[in-house]
Amino acid sequence: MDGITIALSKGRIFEETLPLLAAAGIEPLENPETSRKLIIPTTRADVRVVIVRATDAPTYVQYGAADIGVAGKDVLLEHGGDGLYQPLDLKIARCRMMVAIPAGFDYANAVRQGARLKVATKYIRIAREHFAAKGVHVDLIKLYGSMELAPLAGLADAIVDLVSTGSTLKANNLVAIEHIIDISSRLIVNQAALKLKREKIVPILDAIASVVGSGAVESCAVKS
Ligand code: PRT
Ligand code: MG
Repeated sequence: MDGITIALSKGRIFEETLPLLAAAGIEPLENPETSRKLIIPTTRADVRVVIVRATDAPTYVQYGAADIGVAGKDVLLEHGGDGLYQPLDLKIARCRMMVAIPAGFDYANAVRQGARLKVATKYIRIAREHFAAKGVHVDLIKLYGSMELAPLAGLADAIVDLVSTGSTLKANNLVAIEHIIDISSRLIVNQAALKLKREKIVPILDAIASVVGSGAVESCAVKS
């Protein structure tokens, strides 16, 4: 396909990416929250949006099924980033990756005593690296749904999860005790598409960069 395909997930990423795409003259013609269509045309005949699960965005772009996409740094760290250029931090969908425990659990003491902690998370790779760097022994338990339930139900001692307002932790009597990394969403670009469709992709990257506020520096850096 000659045109440009952009992979976006519904919800916060779609909403926060809209103004950035508008700067490049791209406006989706349907709202994915109400439409069941997974391929959405835009105000530009040569640009379409495909609606994907947030964790699938890097995969679509990696294999060239989408030329451009938007994905959280959490998702990119877990994916590994193979085949992807990551030219821009869009500074949207911001949150923090944290370790959280039930209020009252003596985490510091458990760690000091060298206890093997059970940690439930969707983010196995990030969690493994975090605890390895600290020299803390953990058994990681992979979850796909709400991690907040795991310590409450006795599945794990702690969780590694994203925290934004903190209200989900609070509502479940959990407290964040370690900050692992700040998270925001990145623009991702298929490396081959960037070469083959440069004249279409670079102006889109530059237009987005100009509204993100970081200038077009990084997207120019891949021009050579
Ligand atoms: O929701 P779904 O299961 O379909 O997929 P997803 O959760 O991967 O997608 P989505 O759209 O919810 O998240 C997309 C991206 O948004 C993530 O990859 C993050 O980079 C980013 N983001 C920003 C967040 C949050 N903030 C966030 N608060 N992703 C998830 N959360 C969750 C968090 O996991 C926790 O359950 O919200 C809850 C905490 O929120 P607070 O405000 O109560 O602290
Ligand atoms: Mg979600």
